[in-house]
Amino acid sequence: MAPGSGLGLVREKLAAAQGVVVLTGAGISADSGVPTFRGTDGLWRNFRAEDLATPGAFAQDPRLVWEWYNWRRELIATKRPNAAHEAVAEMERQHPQFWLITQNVDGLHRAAGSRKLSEIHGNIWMVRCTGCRRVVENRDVPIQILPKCTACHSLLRPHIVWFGESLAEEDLRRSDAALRSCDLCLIIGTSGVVYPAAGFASIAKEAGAFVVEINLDVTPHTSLVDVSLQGRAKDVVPLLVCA
Ligand code: BV8
Ligand code: ZN
Repeated sequence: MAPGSGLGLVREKLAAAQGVVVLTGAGISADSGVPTFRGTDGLWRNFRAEDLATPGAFAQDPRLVWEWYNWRRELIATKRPNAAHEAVAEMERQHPQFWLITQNVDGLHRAAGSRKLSEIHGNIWMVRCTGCRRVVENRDVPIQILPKCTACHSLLRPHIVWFGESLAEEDLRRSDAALRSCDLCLIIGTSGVVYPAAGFASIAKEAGAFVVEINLDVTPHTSLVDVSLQGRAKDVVPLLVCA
């Protein structure tokens, strides 16, 4: 559906919505200069995220995995939220029943003011001890390789959900509850290939929500949603929010 026809309908739906859920992926941060995973800009030294963001890769070569995360920390440290992140934070202020589910680990939603959110794949600025499991914030750029826990001297790892690892129970519970009780669900900038997040739109749809996709391309979500707005998140998302 061309943006013009669907835009007015989505604006009305958002203005009238009781419960709003927003699900975001790397596409919302692309306009801040953060590379997406499956676009041409997502590769590092010809590795793919699926190769490095796994417990096996970290067990085999923690130095290589930390070098990859240092590359991303250095890159993300210079990036700022864009108009789409800010519009999502404004939606939270306008809707008492609001929840943001983000797959992004870049922290840009928090930087834009979002507070009612689940960072379901973790946060690149948090590290977790492989020994005592304590989680601390670490914004060193670069982080000293191989970082050790100050309490028990075990190796620290990124506090990020890798492929083959389960999401936090609380994030799954909170996301499921929000998806089942919303009447509007916006899916912004995700390719819809990584589970369980790729199944979240169906949960909202089956619960009766009006589901909208904002993306540059067609994705597996497109055939499922009520309205598909094709365009850059930074251009389209701010148009949905009444000032
Ligand atoms: C799990 C952290 C249980 C790394 C990431 C079925 C059920 C459950 C699991 C599975 C399943 N089938 C397969 C699995 C396994 C796996 C999976 O889904 N694999 C895929 C590849 C098939 N899932 C898991 O392992 C999950 N764990 O379910 O636990 C379990 C346990 C054991 C065994 C089985 C199950 C954990 C998944 C989390 C992995 N961690 N990130 C890191 O970031 O360092 S995933 C990674 O991909 C990122 O988090 C990223 O957010 C995520 C999804 O990618 P997108 O955000 O969508 O980004 P992408 O580049 O793909 O797309 C960008 C989109 O934006 C595009 O559509 C583009 O068109 C659009 N775009 C670009 N620019 C713009 C734009 N749109 C608008 N404006 C723009 N300017
Ligand atoms: Zn420790």
